[in-house]
Amino acid sequence: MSDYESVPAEVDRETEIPADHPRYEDLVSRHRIEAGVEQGITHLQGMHAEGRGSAFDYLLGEETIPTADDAERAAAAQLLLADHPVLSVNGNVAALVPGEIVELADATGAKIEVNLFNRTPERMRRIADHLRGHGADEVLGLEADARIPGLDHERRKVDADGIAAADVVLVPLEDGDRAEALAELDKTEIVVDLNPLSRSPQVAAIPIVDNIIRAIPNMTDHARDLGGADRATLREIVDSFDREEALAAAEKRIRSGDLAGE
Ligand code: PTJ
Repeated sequence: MSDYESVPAEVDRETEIPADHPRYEDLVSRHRIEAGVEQGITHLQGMHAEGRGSAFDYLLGEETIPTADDAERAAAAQLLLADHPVLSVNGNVAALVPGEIVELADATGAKIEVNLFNRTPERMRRIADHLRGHGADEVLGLEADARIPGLDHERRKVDADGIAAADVVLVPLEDGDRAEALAELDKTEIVVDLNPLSRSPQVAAIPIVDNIIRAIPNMTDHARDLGGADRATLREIVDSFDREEALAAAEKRIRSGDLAGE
């Protein structure tokens, strides 16, 4: 029996997962999503989303491929260039990377807004409290005093001084409806999604095909590196990013199973 078969089937605390386990990141993600469901932060459907993401990540080699790193750098530059950047948070994002989202907001001057597909006042409140517990000063989304036209589900409810007014929005881990509606409003969208064929990365100006657990801290590192850069340099980074190439490279990696390179 290998050591790893001794990982307990039920993990009460993340620290019980051995850091040298070959599937460590995946086990941590599963645990965070389970804990999120138990805390009333993550919807039960978030488990299905996590399972789908985990399968794509396995085929990607569970690493940030070079074109995803390029996308993360371009995304950081785009957030720094924005007049009114907003990071949208759903139940999976809140469970997986709450502190990391707060750090990215700090590094880029972005606002944080909770926006849910399965919206209830209770979940909204719990997620906002969870983010505040991880250091967020301000969490938008609870007011919901504006609407995204062309959407008939709960994701249409946004804050007038948040997503409604944003010029750049980070939209991680969702289906494509809202991503399409935001693109219609001429907002620049940055999408994090492990499935390159999903509608959201397909409509995004900057699609990031990477696990959010790796993507958000890497975006923050890039934002800090680029903190002193002038606008022309930031613009050049955004303009030289090739979204088609990034999507094609991720799809090729997933389909070929060639973990050695693109
Ligand atoms: O919290 P709510 O109520 O707003 O609901 C959120 C979920 C995630 C349940 C809802 O948005 C949903 O059903 O999304 P989908 O349609 O399952 O899409 C989620 C996408 O995120 C899929 O394409 C997954 O491959 C991808 N994904 C899942 N986990 C990760 C991921 N991408 C990056 N990193 C992950 N860890």
